[in-house]
Amino acid sequence: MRIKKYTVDNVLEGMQQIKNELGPDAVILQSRKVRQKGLRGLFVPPKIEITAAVDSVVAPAAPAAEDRIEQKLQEEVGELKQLVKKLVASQQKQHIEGKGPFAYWMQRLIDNDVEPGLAQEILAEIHENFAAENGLADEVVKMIVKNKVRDRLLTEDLPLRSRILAFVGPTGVGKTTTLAKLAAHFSLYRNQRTGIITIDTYRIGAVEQLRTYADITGIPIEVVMTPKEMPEALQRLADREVILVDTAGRNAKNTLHVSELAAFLAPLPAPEIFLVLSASTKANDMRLIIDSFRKVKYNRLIFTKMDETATYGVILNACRQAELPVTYVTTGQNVPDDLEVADAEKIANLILGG
Ligand SMILES: Nc1nc2c(ncn2[C@@H]2O[C@H](COP(=O)(O)OP(=O)(O)OP(=O)(O)O)[C@@H](O)[C@H]2O)c(=O)[nH]1
Ligand SMILES: [Mg+2]
Repeated sequence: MRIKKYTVDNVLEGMQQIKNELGPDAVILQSRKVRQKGLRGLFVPPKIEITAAVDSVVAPAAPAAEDRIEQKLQEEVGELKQLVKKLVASQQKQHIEGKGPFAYWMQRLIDNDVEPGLAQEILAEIHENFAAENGLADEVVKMIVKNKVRDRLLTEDLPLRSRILAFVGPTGVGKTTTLAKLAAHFSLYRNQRTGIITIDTYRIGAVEQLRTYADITGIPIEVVMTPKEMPEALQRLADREVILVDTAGRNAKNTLHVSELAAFLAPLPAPEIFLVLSASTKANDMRLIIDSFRKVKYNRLIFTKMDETATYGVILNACRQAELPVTYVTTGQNVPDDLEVADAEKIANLILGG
């Protein structure tokens, strides 16, 4: 019997080498993931070490039998893939357990939808600062990780001088509801003269939805149909200390719609433009939304529906990608109560799971 070890980048490459050198009858004895030693091992993908054996090396198959062998090989690759998946999962588990006190929290970040690259970056930074520390208490370890997350969350209150606030984002994320919550906050709690402009004449019932809120609070509302009408509407609300601008939800994949929206907002003087995102949006979709709305020149983020998800990592990913602060989060459908000023410490705790 001949036994040989192969260290390769992926399983397919390994199978090809084994087939070429040991022939189609080779069997896999063991397969495991191996990392380079030292800190560098954290940054480069692990290699796969495959141990294969064969009774005796056979000559390459005759062309007539190639199809059958190909099929058999594919089946074996399929089985091997499954086997490797299981092995990798168990190796990862051992890896985490053997990798020191921070590894558990890193996995927790990833399980909470923090992008693996970002979690790695946090881990590397912690390793740099705390590699020499041994026997840290669990609570201390958690605090170190939490502080790293918190520092990346970039929460920031709205400046007091802000007068014009516009809300943009995908459909149904809670733009109008959040606007209504803030309108009540400014007019009832801060006693500021508040006005509303809506440019959402796109969806049937949108104006009525807003008018209902406005009527309850006695706030004047202007409906703007084209970008040209915007300056007049602003003029009519000239005595207002705060003006909230509602917009129609836009599909992030439709660049034309996003450009139209940008044209409506262009005449606004010194606006704060909030990109409203639902905390329950999938990580990949969130990335697309953040990119495609850039044309609108939003400068702040709001996360809604915090009550509808159990994982909050997308908030950290979004702050990193947009490089912008989160100003508010919303926690339910109740107007005006379910609104909070974003608190980095609180969000970091949610991301780490309590
Ligand atoms: N659970 C929960 N629901 C919310 C929250 N904010 C808004 N909603 C609900 O989400 C739904 C959509 O809210 P809207 O405010 O109409 O959303 P929108 O972004 O204005 O929607 P379009 O204008 O159609 O794009 C409503 O049922 C709201 O009550 C929140 O923080 N939590
Ligand atoms: Mg709306």
